[in-house]
Amino acid sequence: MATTTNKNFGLKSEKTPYIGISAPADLSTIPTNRIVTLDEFILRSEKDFVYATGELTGLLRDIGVAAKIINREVNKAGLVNILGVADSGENQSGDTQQKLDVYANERLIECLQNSGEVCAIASEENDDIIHVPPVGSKQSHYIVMFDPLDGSSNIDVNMSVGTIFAIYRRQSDPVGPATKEDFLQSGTQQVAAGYVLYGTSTMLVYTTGRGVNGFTLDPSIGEFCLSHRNMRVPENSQTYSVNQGYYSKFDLEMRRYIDHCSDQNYGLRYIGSMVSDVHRILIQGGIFLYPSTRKYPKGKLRLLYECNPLAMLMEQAGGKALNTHLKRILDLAPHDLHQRCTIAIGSPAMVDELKNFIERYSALPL
Ligand code: AHM
Ligand code: MG
Repeated sequence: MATTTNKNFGLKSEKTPYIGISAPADLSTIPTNRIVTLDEFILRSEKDFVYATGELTGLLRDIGVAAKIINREVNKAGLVNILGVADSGENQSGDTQQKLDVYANERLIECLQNSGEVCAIASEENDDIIHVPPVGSKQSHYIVMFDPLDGSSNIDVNMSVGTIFAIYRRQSDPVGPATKEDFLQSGTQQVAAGYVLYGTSTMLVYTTGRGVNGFTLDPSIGEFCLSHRNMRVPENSQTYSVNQGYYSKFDLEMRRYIDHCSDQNYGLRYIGSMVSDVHRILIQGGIFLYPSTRKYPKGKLRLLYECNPLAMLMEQAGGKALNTHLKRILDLAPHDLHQRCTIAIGSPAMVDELKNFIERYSALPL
């Protein structure tokens, strides 16, 4: 079969939609009890890319290094005087910044700057894009966006937090500086996306558009090891995840859906850290919702740093991700670096079930 370029994610594919493609073929020959480190996996996967110059490989490895450094600090957060609000006060979106947010932000920027694989960065914690000076004569073709420490209000109570990242190829001329337009690409243009979950164990889960794989950090050897091959979200489930405390602030269709979940005795699980909630759903199934509220009429979560990368991962694992106007998250056209959006993400049958409620009860044009 002819090899073509997958328009969505810049991959070599065989006219197959990207969903459902398993882990790179040569991994299937490796016994499941043999340790495969993140570095080995990334290198083995490199040949799947049209743009296989080693840049993306290097970039993913940089993120892996930053994740280990952040993990070290998150793990000892209770032991050192690093908790609390940073001197810098609030971030661009008006949220209180925690010290570890700042630490994670700085380490990620540092690690990505060192190797010169990336020409510019955007972070949830920075107002504007950060240009990365070229390293030597290297021309870098990638930009990275991240939320360095999502769910940081959980740190003080020793609950799970996460780092979310998205990688795109720049659209502007590689000779000049990256532009804002490089960052305002729709989620379908992501070439890789993932998260690090600092939980009971630390996991890095990512996709390059050929399925989703998860790596667990083995602290004794300091390596992320392949632990979850070709992750697939269960088709259906009976668990929903939403901050139900805002029930009276939700639109009618959302209240009707939540009533339905309750009538059907669905289980409610909500950690308040999107990475953790979405990770649970990836493994056990369910739906995560952050709809509009009176405080956040457009939703609270950020399209570029949170919703797009997690939507790519969820779709790659066989799930769905829509906003509450029933538009596919990955198709939304970004207009602002820090724009927020509503989201419903998870098992496909549950997202479809919600869709029916929205179609039936929404007063707004969809
Ligand atoms: P943050 O990026 O400022 O940490 O906010 C995002 C977090 C998500 O991880 C989580 O799902 C959500 O905010 C929780 O919000 P709420 O407390 O309103 O339920
Ligand atoms: Mg966040």
